[in-house]
Amino acid sequence: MRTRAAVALAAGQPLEVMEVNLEGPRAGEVLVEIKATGLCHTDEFTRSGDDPEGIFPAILGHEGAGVVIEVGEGVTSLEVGDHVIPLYTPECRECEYCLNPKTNLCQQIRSTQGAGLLPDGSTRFSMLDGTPIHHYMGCSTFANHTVVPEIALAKVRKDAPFDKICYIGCGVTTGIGAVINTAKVEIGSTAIVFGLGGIGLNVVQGLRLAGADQIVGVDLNDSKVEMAEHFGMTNFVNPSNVEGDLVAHLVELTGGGADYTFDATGNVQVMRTALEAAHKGWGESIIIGVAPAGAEISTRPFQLVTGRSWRGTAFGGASGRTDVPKIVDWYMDGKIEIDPMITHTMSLDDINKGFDLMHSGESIRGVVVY
Ligand code: NAD
Ligand code: DAO
Ligand code: ZN
Ligand code: ZN
Repeated sequence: MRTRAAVALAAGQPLEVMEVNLEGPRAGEVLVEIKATGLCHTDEFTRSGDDPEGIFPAILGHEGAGVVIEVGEGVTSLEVGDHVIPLYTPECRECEYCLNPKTNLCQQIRSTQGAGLLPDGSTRFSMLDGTPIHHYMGCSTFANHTVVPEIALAKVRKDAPFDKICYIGCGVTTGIGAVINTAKVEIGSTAIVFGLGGIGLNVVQGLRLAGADQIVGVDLNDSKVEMAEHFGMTNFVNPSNVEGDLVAHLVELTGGGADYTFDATGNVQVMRTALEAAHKGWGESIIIGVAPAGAEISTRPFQLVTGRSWRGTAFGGASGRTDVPKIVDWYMDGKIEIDPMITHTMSLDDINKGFDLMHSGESIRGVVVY
């Protein structure tokens, strides 16, 4: 078949919207009509060329929602008409990683997914001249139709709006999951969230859900305050307005350091501040942000000797086929909010404008509606 897609032809170039060829699903694969997709910073990281592992040409996008159009041989858990969210962290339920409750990093299709291919080592997308186009994070949601392995699709309820639940495919689950699955924040905790963007705001709402008493937000951009307060932030700190040492200021504000701190900036200096603003003896700092290629974190080892822990999380520690349908329920039941964070919607033709809005800091989430 043919479908429309925004193709990343080369690093650093705007996406080009065009017709592409898409082969039908092979064994264990599913053809999905994407109805909506969010634009995440990780897509931009790859598009811009900053991602050293970026492969071109490729169809980016990993925050989508859509409908099953066709299933390949042997697919048993999905049928035509099911509503689904593609998962860049699959859940096969049988690999060594899936069988270990300490991780969500299913490795079943890791090597081919990382190479921009489906599990049999080939692509389903090609240009009209036959040039193969790579998949991206196993999802490629910047295409109106895509082929995804069965183990990388979460089946969700049919009454949930695609243009909102697509965000659960990355940002919502990453932020809330970092609090609930990774940090396992207890009622009454104190927390600091560095970066109040599309991920950090979801950390803030996860902390409110978990019953944290104090939720300090840290951002260089004052315009994030109103939204962050709406989602549960109790104190705001703009580092530009702090005279003296930021760590000392945060330690004082939280009465000795926070029980939990989260980096949602991807800046390694911020990661250090987050670790050092965690409480002596028990504070845990969770890295969510993806740092530039080659960047390294550092601190004095004594920070860890004296009881602080440094950890990280991918996709909020969520096992997607199990957890994503539950998060969709939380949204539909009003336990979490998504709508205010989707600040801009656009057509596929305007996808590059969505990236401009991301750069200017105007949008929290831009969503393409097909
Ligand atoms: P965003 O640009 O929407 O938000 C980043 C926020 O950080 C902005 O509000 C910005 O003003 C603020 N900021 C930047 N530098 C700062 C500094 N020095 N001090 C304080 N605030 C600062 O980005 P996002 O979509 O929220 O993504 C955040 C990070 O999370 C990115 O690095 C992204 O790649 C990463 N990410 C990780 C996962 C995962 O599974 N671990 C998943 C998705 C995204
Ligand atoms: O299993 O080795 C692995 C890689 C898992 C990939 C998880 C990526 C999470 C961070 C990237 C940001 C997501 C948008
Ligand atoms: Zn993402
Ligand atoms: Zn697995």
